[in-house]
Amino acid sequence: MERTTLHIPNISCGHCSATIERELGELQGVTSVYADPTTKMVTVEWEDPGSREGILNLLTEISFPAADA
Ligand SMILES: [Cu+2]
Repeated sequence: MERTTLHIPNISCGHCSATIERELGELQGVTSVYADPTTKMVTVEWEDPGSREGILNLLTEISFPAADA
């Protein structure tokens, strides 16, 4: 299992974090997503065939790009 924590500046409320959790949760291989609207940090865990790149690409597609990617 792999895990990363990403800073996502576009998170402004609980609706944003819920959207991220739902969208990333549907990505193949993703096993866990926790998005904190207060800190704007998202922790994602995944296994094959998930990938860090796939997660970053999806976040960009849904207009929540990670700041540190
Ligand atoms: Cu929001």
